[in-house]
Amino acid sequence: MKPEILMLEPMMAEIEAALDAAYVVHRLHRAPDRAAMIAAVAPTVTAIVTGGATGAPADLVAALPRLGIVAINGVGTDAVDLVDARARGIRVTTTPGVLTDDVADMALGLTLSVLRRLAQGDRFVRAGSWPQSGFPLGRKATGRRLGIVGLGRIGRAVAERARGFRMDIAYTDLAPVAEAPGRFVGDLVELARWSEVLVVCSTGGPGTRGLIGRAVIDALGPEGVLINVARGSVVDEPELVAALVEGRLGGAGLDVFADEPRVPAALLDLPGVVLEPHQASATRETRLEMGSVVVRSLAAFYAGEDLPAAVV
Ligand code: 8YV
Repeated sequence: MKPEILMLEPMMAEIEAALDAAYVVHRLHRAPDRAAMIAAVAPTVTAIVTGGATGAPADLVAALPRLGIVAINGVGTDAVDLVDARARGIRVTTTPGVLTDDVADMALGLTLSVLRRLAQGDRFVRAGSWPQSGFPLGRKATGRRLGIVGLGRIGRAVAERARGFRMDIAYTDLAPVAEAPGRFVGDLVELARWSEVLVVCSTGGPGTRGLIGRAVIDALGPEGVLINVARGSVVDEPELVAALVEGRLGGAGLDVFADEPRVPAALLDLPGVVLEPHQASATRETRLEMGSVVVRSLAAFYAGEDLPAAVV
């Protein structure tokens, strides 16, 4: 008898095929009646497969009495209640390492796109505006002062790339990090005041909620650029929108939002803002590797072996 698993968002076809071969896969994202599917599978489902931002809602976890593992196809654990999982004896796994490069690439891509007006230039050419008018000057990217919020794997990979652009690097974290690629600044407002570009690479969840608020945004100032490849929750989004609309912040490159897939309407018309649909890890190569980690985690779980990337 194949174990039964509940999938909460689509994965690559190759990964879904591997899961279908080993398990009975129930796809909640395709269910016309979500509550009816949960009720129907509750007695038999032993695993959830989900994304970092989607996580596992508390009511869903509570509704599955035989749940033994939540396998996250991502690195963020902020949308899973880890304390509750531990209390219920539910294992939680992620896919560390394999998406680091892509997310760091996206952070630099957004930085270049905002400073050099890449997305704006593309819209200008497509709109047929080039023959009629000049295009506003951008800002130089090479040599800028770059602040990193959260020097984990992704923060370090951002620093590594920024060095290629001869940027001056400083970072903040809970404490100084050994062999850091830049100067530690304990106070986030001070880091923002120094930074010309501030890149958010921290974890999400209650510990970082609203960390980038009015004080940080004002310290970054009308020439400053905020890049977020972490979680929308880390930024006070209404404050960010107000600062951008009022010109108190120079620009922003955002891959993540507070209420995805909804994006504040006020951002849509701002030329200095680049918006992405939470796609920093979304390359074929990386999603295949992430999915393979998920497949291996589930196989290890059902074989009673050590889990390769367990957080609980
Ligand atoms: C993915 C993420 O977009 O790693 C994470 O936590 O949010 C992203 O890499 C997501 O996990 C896939 O749904």
